[in-house]
Amino acid sequence: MKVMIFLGSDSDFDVIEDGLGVLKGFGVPFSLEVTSAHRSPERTARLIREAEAAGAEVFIAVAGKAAHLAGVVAAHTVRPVIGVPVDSDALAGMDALLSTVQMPKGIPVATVALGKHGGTNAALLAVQILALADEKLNAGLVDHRAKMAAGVEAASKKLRGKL
Ligand code: RP5
Repeated sequence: MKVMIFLGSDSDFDVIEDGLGVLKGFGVPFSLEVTSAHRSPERTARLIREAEAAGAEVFIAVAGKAAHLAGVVAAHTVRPVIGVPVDSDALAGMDALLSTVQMPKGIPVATVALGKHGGTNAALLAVQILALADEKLNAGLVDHRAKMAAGVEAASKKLRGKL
C-alpha cells in the first residue's frame, strides 16, 4: 500500500471516487478508511501509525466544514499530506477550504481544489510524488499529459467543425 486515504465521513466518498479511479489507472495500491479528527481522534492516530507501518508514502485527507483532518494527519506523520476540502452545502465549502489551506507554519498540508476536482488532483499529486522514485509511474504521467493535450485538440477540432 502506497497511498492512505482518510475520509472525515462516509458522506465524503463521492469527492474521492474519481481519484480512486486515477490511482487504479496508474496501478498505485491504496487503502481507504473513514475516520474523524474530532469524533474518533484515537482511531485516527492509530490508523496513521498502522498506515506508516504498512508502507504508506503519501496521505490524502478528505474532510468538510471545520476540516482539521488533514492538519491532524500531518501532525502525526512526516510523510506528505494532501488535503481535499469538501464542497458541502454550508458556505459552499469555503469553510473547509480555509481550514485545510491555512495551516500555520511548521506542519504543511498540500491543499488541492474543492470537491471532486480536488479529489482527482489529490490522486494525481500523490502519483507525482511517488513518481519521483518510480520511472514507470513517471512515464505514465507523461503519457497522461499527452492524452489530455490530444483531448483538447480533438475538442477544438470538433467545435470548429460545427462553425
Ligand atoms: C466532516 O463533517 C466530514 O468530513 C464531512 O464532510 C462533514 C459532515 O459529516 P457527516 O454529517 O456526513 O458525518 O467531519
